[in-house]
Amino acid sequence: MSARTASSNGAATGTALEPVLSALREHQHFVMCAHEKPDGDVLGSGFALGLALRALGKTVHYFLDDEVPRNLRFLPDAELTQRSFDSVDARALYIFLDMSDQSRAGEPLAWVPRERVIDIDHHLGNQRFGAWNYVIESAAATGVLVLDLITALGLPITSSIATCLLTAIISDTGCFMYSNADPHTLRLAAALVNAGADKDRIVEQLYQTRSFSGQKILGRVLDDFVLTGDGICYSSVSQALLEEFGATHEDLEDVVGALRAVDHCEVAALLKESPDRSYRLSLRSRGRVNVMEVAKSLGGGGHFRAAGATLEGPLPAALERMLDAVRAEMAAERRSK
Ligand SMILES: [Mn+2]
Repeated sequence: MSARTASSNGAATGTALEPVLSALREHQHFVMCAHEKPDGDVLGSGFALGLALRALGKTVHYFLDDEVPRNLRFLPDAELTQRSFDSVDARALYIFLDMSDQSRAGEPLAWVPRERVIDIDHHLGNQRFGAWNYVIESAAATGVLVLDLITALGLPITSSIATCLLTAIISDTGCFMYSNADPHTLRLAAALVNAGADKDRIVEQLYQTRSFSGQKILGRVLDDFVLTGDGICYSSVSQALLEEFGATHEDLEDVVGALRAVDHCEVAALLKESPDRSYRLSLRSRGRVNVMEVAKSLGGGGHFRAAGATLEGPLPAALERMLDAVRAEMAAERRSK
């Protein structure tokens, strides 16, 4: 695909892009860094950029203090992730992808000093925590920014790279269902399919395959959910339920989406109990309530329509905090209209 069809918003590139390109050209060793609970955008972006840099003769490591989620193991290079810094050169630059601040990468990457950090991201409120920052908040996915970089480096978009980047875009647009799947993003996706991205495999893995236990738990969640009069649709998953089916939080991917789909739901909330008895809260919005603000008020973060936070148990207290926070944001938005 040509640089013209592949490149992102021309207006947004320019100054921010050039220093990052120079850093990528001038350094030899790179470590790709993902946020905790890695998703298709952070991993697809990392593998795509890693593949491109390796094609330039650079040394690339993929640091991941997690397993690659089952549904993303088909990605090229997914088998190369490592949990240690073994054999990483002391001069390496660390590329933090898809996170608003360095703490999202977790404890194992907290030591990396700013002068060795490249920050590539699209989250609102990104802290520009790198010595180099390529941040475009209007981009639908970090993968779009990685596509900019690879194209600007003059490298070909191979079918492997295209599959990684299309995974990033499909993942962050909810398979093109969210409003960020705008004409520009759809054109980029088309160009990636044209370059050989395996769209059918990506969709099959991300949206049409669920674990047995995940599907069983979805049934329970749908049986138990509550829809309040003011449009909050919520449910919870206990450790006991996870244990009953031998499931983990990974099996609950997009269960909250099934709550959001309920008619009259404005905000969907799923509370997932962790082994330490705290609760991981996932929030989804129909598009009128900004759940990023809700999550921030609870110490978390995310996007307008999809966000999350961690709440202390027990469950009734966590539910009350969640409901209070959602209602406070609904009230604030009513006042500002
Ligand atoms: Mn993202």
